[in-house]
Amino acid sequence: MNLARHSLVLGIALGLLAACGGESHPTPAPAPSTDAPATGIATTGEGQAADAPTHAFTTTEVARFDAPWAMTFLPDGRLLVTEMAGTLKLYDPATDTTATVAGVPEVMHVAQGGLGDVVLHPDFDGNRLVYISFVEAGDGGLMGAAVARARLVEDQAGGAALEDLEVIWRQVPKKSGDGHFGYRIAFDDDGMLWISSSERKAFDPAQDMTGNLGKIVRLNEDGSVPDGNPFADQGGVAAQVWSLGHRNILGMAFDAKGRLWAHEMGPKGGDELNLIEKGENYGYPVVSNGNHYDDTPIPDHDTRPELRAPIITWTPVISPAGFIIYDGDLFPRWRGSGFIGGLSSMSLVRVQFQDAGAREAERFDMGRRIREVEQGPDGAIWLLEDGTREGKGWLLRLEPESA
Ligand SMILES: [Ca+2]
Ligand SMILES: [Ca+2]
Repeated sequence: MNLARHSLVLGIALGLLAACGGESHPTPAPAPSTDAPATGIATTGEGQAADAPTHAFTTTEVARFDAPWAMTFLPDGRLLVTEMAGTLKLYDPATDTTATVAGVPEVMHVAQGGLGDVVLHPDFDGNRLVYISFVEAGDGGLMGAAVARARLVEDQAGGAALEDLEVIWRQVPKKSGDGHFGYRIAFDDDGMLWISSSERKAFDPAQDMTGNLGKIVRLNEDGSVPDGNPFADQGGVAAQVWSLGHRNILGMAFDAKGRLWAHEMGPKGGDELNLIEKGENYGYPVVSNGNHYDDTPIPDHDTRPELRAPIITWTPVISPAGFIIYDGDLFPRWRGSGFIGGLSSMSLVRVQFQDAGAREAERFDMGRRIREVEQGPDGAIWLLEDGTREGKGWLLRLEPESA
């Protein structure tokens, strides 16, 4: 590999028990011998088929960023990386060089937000369009998530800038709190734009159709409302909404069948993986398998069967952030698996899907808060470590142990 200057092989994790909970460990698990059979893979359902052997991998520290939040690969293998305080970086792993992208709008940097997600338009090769999400200040200290798109322009001297930036979506209403923006962005195979709009730590907005908080919205690429949304008859921002009753969604991914999966941070307990379906209500804050932080009970999902229950529920929580469904070649036995980063669990969680079901298949102890997950062009898995303090904020590359 071409990262020799930064190649610090940290260890190998293999087959940690799914049941190990959210415990953190200061160092990765010891390396098993490479030909050892996969062991210790827990199942969470009954009658599951035995797992295929899993992969051993190495973790390499590639580069550091300042409170990185999200990343996306350009077709040429370079990476756009967002930093929460409002900087967009363009990093080239081949040369270990970083440029700062000019033209990012001023963001409001608060506890859980600032500059957020970055994704490419599906036809980026043709139009160079990049989508970013960020926290936008309003009047009187209010704030809310916004999504903008712009063209990524580069010059001969290695400079890069966002040009023709336009804000195409906003959270309604703006709120005073500094948490639960969500603001994950994803495109589906039909070119529709999906945004997770979290409930701003305000609970009831997730059930209020006069706002778009606590919802997943579906838009055209220019932010306009497409035909076919389930609440179009209600007009206003309700016309944007695809599903409601969500808390804090920091990861969405489409599977090979085109189905949308989203994980969601529960309150005290009750993190969720949901299969997102048109017009469905996922229950928050009416029901949750967790409870409020002050221990006020929230009825569990099984008390209200008309509200959509999660496919997976985690207590203790994993604090999910970042989400891919892997389809690369480097880890062939992981094709079709979901990979979810864990903040408080300091882990990478592998999820296997079956028909309409899913279950946690493995949990890799990374010993760090994992904020973001991406698949590289060659099939390696890349992670961003949360954090600003000395020694944190690493871009990490995972590849098979034998590579
Ligand atoms: Ca990403
Ligand atoms: Ca509960």
